[in-house]
Amino acid sequence: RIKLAIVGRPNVGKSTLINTLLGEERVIAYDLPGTTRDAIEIEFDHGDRKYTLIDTAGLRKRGRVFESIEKFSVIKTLQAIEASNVAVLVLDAQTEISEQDAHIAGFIVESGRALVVAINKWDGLDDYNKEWIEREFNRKLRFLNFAKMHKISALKGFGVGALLRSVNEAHDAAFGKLSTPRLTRVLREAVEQQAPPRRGMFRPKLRYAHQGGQNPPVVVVHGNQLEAVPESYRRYLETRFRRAFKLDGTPLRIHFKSSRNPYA
Ligand SMILES: Nc1nc2c(ncn2[C@@H]2O[C@H](COP(=O)(O)OP(=O)(O)OP(=O)(O)O)[C@@H](O)[C@H]2O)c(=O)[nH]1
Ligand SMILES: [Mg+2]
Repeated sequence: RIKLAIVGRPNVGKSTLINTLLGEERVIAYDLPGTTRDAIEIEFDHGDRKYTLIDTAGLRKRGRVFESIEKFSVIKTLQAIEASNVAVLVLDAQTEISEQDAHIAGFIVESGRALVVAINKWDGLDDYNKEWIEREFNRKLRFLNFAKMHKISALKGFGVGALLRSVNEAHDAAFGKLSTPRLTRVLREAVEQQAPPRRGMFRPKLRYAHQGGQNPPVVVVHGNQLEAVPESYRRYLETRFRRAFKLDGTPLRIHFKSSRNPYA
């Protein structure tokens, strides 16, 4: 089963999206922020896939800290994200991207869960507002660029099928098997095109790579002097691995593991 957490601010349409996926009114959706109180799990089959949907209470934030009444739902949302394989971050196209949206997005990225973004309530937007919300998204949530973004209307049902396909894709990317020979080949090609910068007498030597985990995928790179690999080079490798293994929709972690002997 794919564990799919539906998360976002209050009133963005999380429960409506779940009802639309199920094709029936199973959870309460209502135009009152805070309608869903507790996280609810619902089993759902579609095509040859099985899902457990997790509906969560919307997270709100006032001032600098989450208010204590909200603490419970914050913890529930964090738990739902932790317990999931894939998270759908629901945003409201009819309001600006807020700090809370960015906050929840940050939780998801930290957790390493696969992610699909749904910009909901796309119905009834004029062209000006469509462009505006896209700019908002690109400006404020650029760090989600590993994730697919869908413009949907949970209420009218459009975009929901494509969203689900991206969920499957993100799930498969998060659980992909990355073989040591292929990882190592991609690593060597990357180094050939652009070697890591020298530090002092040594240039870090990247020898081979193997997979160290799933959901998120972890690539462990072995070599020497790897402490000296700069962040920019790590990002370069990330791009290369992403492209080679089609890792759309999932964070990717790269760990460096140096062997003791620098002359080995
Ligand atoms: N126009 C429009 N309205 C929508 C859409 N999706 C949801 N809504 C409306 O937005 C309101 C809130 O929807 P809910 O599904 O209850 O939102 P929620 O995210 O579950 O809210 P909480 O449980 O309070 O966190 C309802 O009045 C919905 O009818 C949409 O695609 N378009
Ligand atoms: Mg709800």
